[in-house]
Amino acid sequence: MIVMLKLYYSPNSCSLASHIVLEESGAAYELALTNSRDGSTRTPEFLALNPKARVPALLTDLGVLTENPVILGWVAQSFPDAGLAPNDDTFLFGDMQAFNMFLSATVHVAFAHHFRPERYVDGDDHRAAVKAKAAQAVAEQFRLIEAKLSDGRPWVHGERYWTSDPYLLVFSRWLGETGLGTLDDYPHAKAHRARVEARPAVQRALKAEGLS
Ligand SMILES: N[C@@H](CCC(=O)N[C@@H](CS)C(=O)NCC(=O)O)C(=O)O
Repeated sequence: MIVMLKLYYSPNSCSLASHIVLEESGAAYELALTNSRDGSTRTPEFLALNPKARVPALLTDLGVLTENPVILGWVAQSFPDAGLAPNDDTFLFGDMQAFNMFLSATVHVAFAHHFRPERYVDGDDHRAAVKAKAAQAVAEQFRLIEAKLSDGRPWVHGERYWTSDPYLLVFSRWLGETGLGTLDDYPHAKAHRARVEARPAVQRALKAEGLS
Protein backbone atom coordinates (compact mmCIF):
# COMPACT_ATOMS: atom_id res chain seq x y z
CA MET A 1 0.00 0.00 0.00
CA ILE A 2 1.27 3.47 -0.87
CA VAL A 3 1.20 5.67 2.21
CA MET A 4 3.28 8.67 1.20
CA LEU A 5 3.42 10.75 -1.98
CA LYS A 6 5.08 14.14 -2.27
CA LEU A 7 5.20 15.99 -5.58
CA TYR A 8 7.95 18.54 -6.14
CA TYR A 9 6.45 21.02 -8.58
CA SER A 10 6.73 24.51 -9.97
CA PRO A 11 3.55 26.45 -10.90
CA ASN A 12 2.56 26.29 -14.57
CA SER A 13 5.60 24.20 -15.43
CA CYS A 14 5.42 20.73 -16.98
CA SER A 15 4.91 19.33 -13.47
CA LEU A 16 1.30 20.54 -13.79
CA ALA A 17 0.60 17.28 -15.69
CA SER A 18 1.80 15.13 -12.78
CA HIS A 19 -0.07 17.35 -10.35
CA ILE A 20 -3.36 16.99 -12.24
CA VAL A 21 -3.00 13.24 -12.58
CA LEU A 22 -2.38 12.89 -8.84
CA GLU A 23 -5.44 15.03 -8.18
CA GLU A 24 -7.51 12.89 -10.58
CA SER A 25 -6.25 9.66 -8.99
CA GLY A 26 -7.86 10.29 -5.63
CA ALA A 27 -4.55 9.56 -3.87
CA ALA A 28 -3.47 11.53 -0.82
CA TYR A 29 -0.36 13.56 -1.66
CA GLU A 30 1.60 16.59 -0.55
CA LEU A 31 2.96 19.37 -2.74
CA ALA A 32 6.44 20.85 -2.36
CA LEU A 33 7.01 24.11 -4.23
CA THR A 34 10.37 23.83 -5.98
CA ASN A 35 11.34 26.57 -8.35
CA SER A 36 14.38 27.13 -10.52
CA ARG A 37 13.79 30.90 -10.24
CA ASP A 38 14.37 30.97 -6.46
CA GLY A 39 17.10 28.31 -6.61
CA SER A 40 15.12 25.62 -4.80
CA THR A 41 15.78 23.08 -7.60
CA ARG A 42 19.51 23.45 -6.76
CA THR A 43 19.46 22.92 -3.00
CA PRO A 44 21.45 19.91 -1.70
CA GLU A 45 18.20 18.41 -0.37
CA PHE A 46 16.47 18.55 -3.76
CA LEU A 47 19.56 17.46 -5.73
CA ALA A 48 19.75 14.39 -3.48
CA LEU A 49 16.25 13.51 -4.69
CA ASN A 50 16.77 14.51 -8.31
CA PRO A 51 20.34 15.28 -9.46
CA LYS A 52 18.84 16.52 -12.77
CA ALA A 53 17.54 19.56 -10.81
CA ARG A 54 14.15 19.42 -12.52
CA VAL A 55 10.52 19.10 -11.59
CA PRO A 56 8.44 17.04 -11.48
CA ALA A 57 9.90 14.65 -8.93
CA LEU A 58 7.60 12.33 -7.03
CA LEU A 59 8.77 11.01 -3.68
CA THR A 60 7.10 7.68 -2.86
CA ASP A 61 7.52 4.97 -0.24
CA LEU A 62 9.60 3.07 -2.79
CA GLY A 63 11.88 5.96 -3.81
CA VAL A 64 11.81 8.87 -6.21
CA LEU A 65 10.34 8.89 -9.71
CA THR A 66 11.17 11.61 -12.22
CA GLU A 67 10.11 12.35 -15.83
CA ASN A 68 6.48 13.18 -16.52
CA PRO A 69 5.67 10.15 -18.71
CA VAL A 70 6.96 7.81 -16.00
CA ILE A 71 5.12 9.55 -13.17
CA LEU A 72 1.90 9.67 -15.22
CA GLY A 73 2.12 5.96 -16.07
CA TRP A 74 2.99 5.00 -12.49
CA VAL A 75 0.15 6.98 -10.92
CA ALA A 76 -2.32 5.55 -13.46
CA GLN A 77 -1.16 1.98 -12.70
CA SER A 78 -1.01 2.49 -8.93
CA PHE A 79 -4.54 3.90 -8.70
CA PRO A 80 -6.34 1.90 -11.40
CA ASP A 81 -9.83 2.74 -10.16
CA ALA A 82 -9.35 6.29 -11.44
CA GLY A 83 -9.24 4.95 -15.03
CA LEU A 84 -6.39 7.25 -16.09
CA ALA A 85 -4.82 4.73 -18.49
CA PRO A 86 -5.72 1.52 -20.35
CA ASN A 87 -4.09 -0.58 -17.63
CA ASP A 88 -5.50 -3.88 -18.91
CA ASP A 89 -4.21 -3.45 -22.49
CA THR A 90 -0.43 -3.33 -22.87
CA PHE A 91 -0.59 -2.14 -26.48
CA LEU A 92 -2.92 0.76 -25.74
CA PHE A 93 -0.85 1.58 -22.67
CA GLY A 94 2.23 1.71 -24.91
CA ASP A 95 0.37 3.92 -27.38
CA MET A 96 -0.56 6.32 -24.57
CA GLN A 97 3.05 6.40 -23.41
CA ALA A 98 4.25 7.00 -26.99
CA PHE A 99 2.17 10.18 -27.07
CA ASN A 100 3.44 11.18 -23.62
CA MET A 101 7.02 10.59 -24.75
CA PHE A 102 6.37 12.70 -27.85
CA LEU A 103 5.19 15.53 -25.58
CA SER A 104 8.22 15.16 -23.31
CA ALA A 105 10.98 14.59 -25.85
CA THR A 106 9.76 16.62 -28.83
CA VAL A 107 7.10 19.18 -27.89
CA HIS A 108 8.63 20.17 -24.55
CA VAL A 109 12.08 20.36 -26.13
CA ALA A 110 10.72 22.63 -28.89
CA PHE A 111 9.47 25.01 -26.15
CA ALA A 112 12.80 24.70 -24.31
CA HIS A 113 14.49 26.36 -27.31
CA HIS A 114 12.39 29.43 -26.46
CA PHE A 115 12.71 29.23 -22.65
CA ARG A 116 16.36 28.17 -22.45
CA PRO A 117 18.27 28.96 -25.66
CA GLU A 118 21.50 29.07 -23.61
CA ARG A 119 21.24 25.29 -23.31
CA TYR A 120 21.79 24.91 -27.01
CA VAL A 121 24.18 27.65 -28.17
CA ASP A 122 26.47 30.41 -26.92
CA GLY A 123 26.33 34.05 -28.00
CA ASP A 124 23.42 36.48 -28.17
CA ASP A 125 22.95 36.24 -31.94
CA HIS A 126 22.89 32.47 -31.88
CA ARG A 127 20.48 32.45 -28.96
CA ALA A 128 18.15 34.82 -30.79
CA ALA A 129 18.25 32.50 -33.81
CA VAL A 130 17.45 29.45 -31.65
CA LYS A 131 14.56 31.31 -30.02
CA ALA A 132 13.24 32.37 -33.43
CA LYS A 133 13.30 28.76 -34.63
CA ALA A 134 11.25 27.61 -31.61
CA ALA A 135 7.97 29.03 -32.99
CA GLN A 136 8.44 27.05 -36.19
CA ALA A 137 9.22 23.82 -34.32
CA VAL A 138 6.27 24.26 -31.97
CA ALA A 139 3.92 24.94 -34.91
CA GLU A 140 5.12 21.77 -36.65
CA GLN A 141 4.30 19.69 -33.55
CA PHE A 142 0.93 21.39 -32.95
CA ARG A 143 -0.06 20.60 -36.54
CA LEU A 144 0.48 16.90 -35.72
CA ILE A 145 -1.55 17.22 -32.51
CA GLU A 146 -4.37 19.03 -34.34
CA ALA A 147 -4.43 16.29 -37.00
CA LYS A 148 -4.75 13.62 -34.30
CA LEU A 149 -7.73 15.43 -32.75
CA SER A 150 -9.37 16.40 -36.03
CA ASP A 151 -11.73 13.40 -36.23
CA GLY A 152 -13.71 15.09 -33.46
CA ARG A 153 -12.60 12.77 -30.66
CA PRO A 154 -13.04 14.42 -27.25
CA TRP A 155 -9.73 13.16 -25.82
CA VAL A 156 -6.27 12.51 -27.23
CA HIS A 157 -6.79 8.75 -27.47
CA GLY A 158 -10.50 8.74 -28.31
CA GLU A 159 -13.45 8.42 -25.98
CA ARG A 160 -11.53 8.02 -22.72
CA TYR A 161 -9.67 10.67 -20.72
CA TRP A 162 -6.19 9.32 -20.01
CA THR A 163 -2.93 10.83 -18.75
CA SER A 164 -2.10 12.32 -22.17
CA ASP A 165 -4.94 14.80 -21.84
CA PRO A 166 -3.67 16.81 -18.86
CA TYR A 167 -0.14 16.48 -20.22
CA LEU A 168 -1.21 18.07 -23.53
CA LEU A 169 -2.91 20.83 -21.53
CA VAL A 170 0.51 22.03 -20.30
CA PHE A 171 1.65 22.77 -23.84
CA SER A 172 -1.70 24.13 -25.01
CA ARG A 173 -1.44 26.69 -22.20
CA TRP A 174 2.19 27.50 -22.97
CA LEU A 175 1.50 28.08 -26.68
CA GLY A 176 -0.35 31.37 -26.16
CA GLU A 177 1.50 32.38 -23.00
CA THR A 178 4.88 32.24 -24.73
CA GLY A 179 3.61 34.05 -27.81
CA LEU A 180 4.96 31.17 -29.91
CA GLY A 181 1.53 30.69 -31.41
CA THR A 182 -2.17 30.75 -30.71
CA LEU A 183 -4.63 27.94 -30.13
CA ASP A 184 -7.00 29.83 -32.47
CA ASP A 185 -4.96 28.23 -35.26
CA TYR A 186 -5.71 24.77 -33.81
CA PRO A 187 -9.47 24.65 -33.11
CA HIS A 188 -9.54 20.99 -32.02
CA ALA A 189 -6.66 21.54 -29.59
CA LYS A 190 -8.44 24.66 -28.33
CA ALA A 191 -11.65 22.70 -27.69
CA HIS A 192 -9.59 19.95 -26.04
CA ARG A 193 -7.99 22.49 -23.69
CA ALA A 194 -11.43 23.77 -22.67
CA ARG A 195 -12.66 20.22 -22.01
CA VAL A 196 -9.64 19.39 -19.84
CA GLU A 197 -9.84 22.67 -17.93
CA ALA A 198 -13.53 22.11 -17.19
CA ARG A 199 -12.78 18.98 -15.13
CA PRO A 200 -13.14 19.52 -11.38
CA ALA A 201 -9.77 17.87 -10.57
CA VAL A 202 -8.04 20.11 -13.12
CA GLN A 203 -9.71 23.18 -11.64
CA ARG A 204 -8.47 22.16 -8.18
CA ALA A 205 -4.90 21.65 -9.41
CA LEU A 206 -4.89 24.96 -11.30
CA LYS A 207 -6.20 26.76 -8.21
CA ALA A 208 -3.57 25.12 -5.99
CA GLU A 209 -0.89 26.46 -8.38
CA GLY A 210 -2.43 29.95 -8.39
CA LEU A 211 -3.46 29.63 -12.06
CA SER A 212 -6.72 30.43 -13.78
N1 LIG B 1 12.08 15.53 -19.26
C1 LIG B 1 11.55 16.12 -18.05
C2 LIG B 1 11.69 17.63 -18.15
C3 LIG B 1 11.57 18.27 -16.81
C4 LIG B 1 11.80 19.78 -16.92
O1 LIG B 1 12.48 20.27 -17.85
N2 LIG B 1 11.23 20.51 -15.97
C5 LIG B 1 11.38 21.94 -15.93
C6 LIG B 1 10.05 22.61 -15.66
S1 LIG B 1 9.00 22.51 -17.10
C7 LIG B 1 12.34 22.33 -14.84
O2 LIG B 1 12.36 21.73 -13.79
N3 LIG B 1 13.12 23.37 -15.10
C8 LIG B 1 14.03 23.86 -14.14
C9 LIG B 1 15.29 24.22 -14.77
O3 LIG B 1 15.43 24.00 -15.99
O4 LIG B 1 16.17 24.74 -14.07
C10 LIG B 1 10.09 15.70 -17.88
O5 LIG B 1 9.42 15.52 -18.88
O6 LIG B 1 9.64 15.52 -16.73
